[in-house]
Amino acid sequence: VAAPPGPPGHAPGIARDARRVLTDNWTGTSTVPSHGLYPHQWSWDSAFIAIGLRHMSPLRAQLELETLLAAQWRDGRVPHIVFDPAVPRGAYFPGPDFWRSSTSGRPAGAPRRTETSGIVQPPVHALAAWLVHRADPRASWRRGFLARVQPRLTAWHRYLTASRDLAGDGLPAVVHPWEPGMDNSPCWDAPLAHVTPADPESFRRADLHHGAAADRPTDLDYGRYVRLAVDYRAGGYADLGRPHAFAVEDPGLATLLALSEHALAEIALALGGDPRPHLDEAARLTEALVRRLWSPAAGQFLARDVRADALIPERSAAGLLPLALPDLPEAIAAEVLRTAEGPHFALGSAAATGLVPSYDLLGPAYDAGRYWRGPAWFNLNWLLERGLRRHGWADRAERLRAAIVGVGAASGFAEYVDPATGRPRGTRDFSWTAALVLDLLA
Ligand code: 9YW
Repeated sequence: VAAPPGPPGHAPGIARDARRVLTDNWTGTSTVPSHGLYPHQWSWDSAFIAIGLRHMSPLRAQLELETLLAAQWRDGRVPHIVFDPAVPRGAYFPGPDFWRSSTSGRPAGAPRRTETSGIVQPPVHALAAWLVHRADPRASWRRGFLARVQPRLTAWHRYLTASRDLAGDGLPAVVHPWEPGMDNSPCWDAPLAHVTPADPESFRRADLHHGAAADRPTDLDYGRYVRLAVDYRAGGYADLGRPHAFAVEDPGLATLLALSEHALAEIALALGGDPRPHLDEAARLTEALVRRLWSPAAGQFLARDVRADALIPERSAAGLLPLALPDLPEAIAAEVLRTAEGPHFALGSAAATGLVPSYDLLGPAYDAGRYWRGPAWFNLNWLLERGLRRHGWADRAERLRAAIVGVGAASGFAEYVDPATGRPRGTRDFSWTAALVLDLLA
């Protein structure tokens, strides 16, 4: 394995710095994505964080996931934020006063004593649980970790496949642009266009105290996010049998569900159970992903607007993530690789950082600095690295691994970076960046 870029001896320094970020952001039971901007526990952040934490403290990695899963709703949903009651009100918007889970979420089985949001994020958790177990099986067996988390992970997946199959054709849908984890992706512009924004006087953003306005979603975006969330809350966070102003099938979320279903198969086997139902489910999801979201014309997967029943003609890096799936047909994997390395994403480009941007470099909405509208994110690139390795492209995977480590460390573990220059954007000392760099150094 080649050394990451930088002078000899650089890697131990990088690992030390990454560990320091994870130590500083640890609260005692979980890790905040970043103290200023995101002072609570986020769902998919915690999964990525656990994947890195397992190399420094398998116990903390287990606790990270257990804390999140303890806030699971009775209907199986794992909320996208678990609020820390010690954090002052107003530090983050929308906070517990907005979501009101313990009252408005009761019909769906929200916990009584823990406040959470009412929406979800991509299900990376079973994959994380399996990787955490494998990092130190003895530490895992000692605490009965797998047996503890397995029923909750299974219920979580069942929530997505049953309650969220809004089109009834085999894939889960998201009902809010925060759910796929890529808030202001240009993919959501068209489906959001008919959502009436909430009155700007009815809420106050907290994110602009910590991030430059040019790096963040706009006020108009936030008005629409608030409107959708208020309507969802008013319906008691019910999914089926009611209209959703926003309903989209996202290839990133579907990929992570299928990947995590493979992890549930491993977990079942380790616990002496039957892996087959999970393998069947993973195969079914992969088939539905290809059937509903593959675009031969684009050479990648696209999101589908469920209300319009049409693919959304915008290229997000989420549409490359199915490469991580072991049973993706090889011809499709080869096509996705070609698109990733082509002018839209410039994977491995010697003229740039080598990281893929979150959105099409040639797309009309491309913006190298604004959140999910162009910047390179480390979780997406980490997933692609796995995909490249999975399909036998070891040299490419190695180059991407070195780029993630080098750019991640040089950026001060930034939340996201300009994909051409590596210039850091958003917040620094961001937990999943540090965690995934640490994972790739292990
Ligand atoms: C928000 C915490 C989260 C991430 C999301 C990212 C952003 C905004 O921050 O969400 O206020 O929830 O888009 O993917 O999980 O890091």
